[in-house]
Amino acid sequence: MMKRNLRSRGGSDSMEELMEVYIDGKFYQKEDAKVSVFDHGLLYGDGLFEGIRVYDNCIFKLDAHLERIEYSAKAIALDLPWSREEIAQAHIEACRRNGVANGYIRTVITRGVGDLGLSPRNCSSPSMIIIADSIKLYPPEVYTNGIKLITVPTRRMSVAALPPMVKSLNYLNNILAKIEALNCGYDECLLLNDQGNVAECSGDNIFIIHKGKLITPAPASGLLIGITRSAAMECARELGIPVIETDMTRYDIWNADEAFITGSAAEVVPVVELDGRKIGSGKCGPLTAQLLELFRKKVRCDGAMIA
Ligand code: PXG
Repeated sequence: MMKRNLRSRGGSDSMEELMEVYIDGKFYQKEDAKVSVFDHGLLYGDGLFEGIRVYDNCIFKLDAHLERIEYSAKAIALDLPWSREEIAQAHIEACRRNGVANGYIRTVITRGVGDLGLSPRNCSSPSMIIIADSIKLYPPEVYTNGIKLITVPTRRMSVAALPPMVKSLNYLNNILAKIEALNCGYDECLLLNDQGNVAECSGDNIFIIHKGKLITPAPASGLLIGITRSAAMECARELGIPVIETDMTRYDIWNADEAFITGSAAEVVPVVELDGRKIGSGKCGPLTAQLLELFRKKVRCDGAMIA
């Protein structure tokens, strides 16, 4: 992040972070970037969000993220008052103004300001917030040693309740799972769906490799269709690895040759243990390593350029 020496009120020099946050067509200094307490995004979690990576001045898969916003908006009956191009330009401008050549963009779209009733009909118009910031990455050894997962009691919510394909501002389901994981000493966890099949992790998608095939739960299992998930499947096809989307159980993961999770922040992280069972060799598997390598080649040239 850009920093500037600012003189504090006390007279001594202090380093303060300079950041300009986009809200509804204008940029505000971080401390002035505020929304109404009557925004239904805050009152009810009525809205959407995205988490997008920037690599070497390239907003990775921006178009896919914007398509997911459109699908999520359609699903929650929120009419977007901006074109895809307008939203794209706002993202590019947010990165430029903040000097983010490598980092993370958080996009938030809310139903907008309304009254204290549930009805979105009383909301004036949707709001869009774009924050371009730096990102804290996993330490490099995670990509060779892998991470351990635990299955948590909280189930991924049903597709019939609120489809997990919608990246909505209602993330309590995921947060409850995360709390359970952290309480057990794990950073990430596996969530099953209401049928007891594997859905995904609290903030990542899950994959296994078994007998040379890449297998991942199908969207109907109840999961966010991750942009990194799609990119990993694309990489697998390019490497000639067959890709299968199907029902998956914990048994399948325990007996997999390799496993990994995907997410915008995580990229492709090997999973070496689930519920105390070692997966494969207990280290990053060979196909996972190949997929990660190809993925990292792609990220720098598959998206919208900032400069
Ligand atoms: N599943 C869920 C439930 C997610 O929230 C992913 C999968 C991966 O999707 P992408 O498109 O990033 O490949 C996500 C996205 C966090 C955090 O702090 C994670 C996400 C979103 C916001 C915060 O871990 N993950």
